[in-house]
Amino acid sequence: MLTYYSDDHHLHHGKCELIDGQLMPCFEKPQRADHILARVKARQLGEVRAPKDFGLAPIARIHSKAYLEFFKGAWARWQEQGGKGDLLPFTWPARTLRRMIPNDLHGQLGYYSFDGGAPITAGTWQAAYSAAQVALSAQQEIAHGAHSAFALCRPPGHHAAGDLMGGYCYLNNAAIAAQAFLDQGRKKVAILDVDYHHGNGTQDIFYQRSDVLFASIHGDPAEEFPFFLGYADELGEGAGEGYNFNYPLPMGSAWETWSAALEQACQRIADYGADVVVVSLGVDTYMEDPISQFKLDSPDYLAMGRRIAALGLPTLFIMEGGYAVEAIGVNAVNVLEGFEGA
Ligand code: OKP
Ligand code: ZN
Repeated sequence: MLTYYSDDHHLHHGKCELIDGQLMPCFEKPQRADHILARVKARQLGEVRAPKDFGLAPIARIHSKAYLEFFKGAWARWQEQGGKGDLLPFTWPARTLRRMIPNDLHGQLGYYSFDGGAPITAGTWQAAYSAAQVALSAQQEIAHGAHSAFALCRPPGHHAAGDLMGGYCYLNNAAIAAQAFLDQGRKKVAILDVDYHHGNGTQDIFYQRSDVLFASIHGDPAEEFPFFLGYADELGEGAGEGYNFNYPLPMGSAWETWSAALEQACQRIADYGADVVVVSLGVDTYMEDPISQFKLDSPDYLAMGRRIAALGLPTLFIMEGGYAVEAIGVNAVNVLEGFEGA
């Protein structure tokens, strides 16, 4: 399987995040992608290619113009103000407040984000833009007839909605790729999100549509980030009703429980009659992940890949989360090797 990868991800390196009342070094760090790339090469998964540049148009199919302009220009505005550290939001238009777009940079940052987990640094726009191009390049590979491809995206994307960043995510790589398939003539795309966290951004983007089925297996949002979306009763709305499936699982879930949910999700995708599958591939379900509470072990990722392969559909893997850096390469590439029947 071909891997698409850009070194530009190194341009995004946030300093800290607030976790359990303490400022901690960001878990979402460049070494994550470096380890995955090293494992892709060590296992000779296939050629590693640099992305082509498809420009802003396919990104703008998912994200609003205002959001993209804000994100692209935010760091320069912060520098003009003499800003020192990472650009981080601290006020949001929560329930009793108005959904204004204020003039101030931090006011706008609050408007265009849902948490304080997505710092903007000098290179964040370029890194996120390149990650989207990585996803689009791998998507093109499948459009041209490949059965599978791996987009080694960083930063991840599944928490980002049409005009919201958060949860380490800025541009929704999986959604951008799914939309590209549709724009090129495919009729039904299934997105299978196996990251430990619910893909709230992806769900939101496609919630009222039937041309993208979204299925996500994740830590129960009653107990886990992102808390405010990802419950089992969210089944889609309007034309999208019946095309959204959430499988929230209890903290501590291991392969037996997890794989039963995967079975159900795959059944939905098969019943849907998808033309193509986009996998939001997070491996933060790993037992030693520092911020997650599932108990999958490294060999389980081989089985995960095999089950996804059994759908018999062209499959685009898009990297999302995974924070046990030492094991992230093995776990992510195990899914791909399992898929290929290794
Ligand atoms: C991104 B992806 C409290 C911790 C919040 C955010 C987790 C984002 C995960 N500040 N953690 O889905 O792996
Ligand atoms: Zn995650």
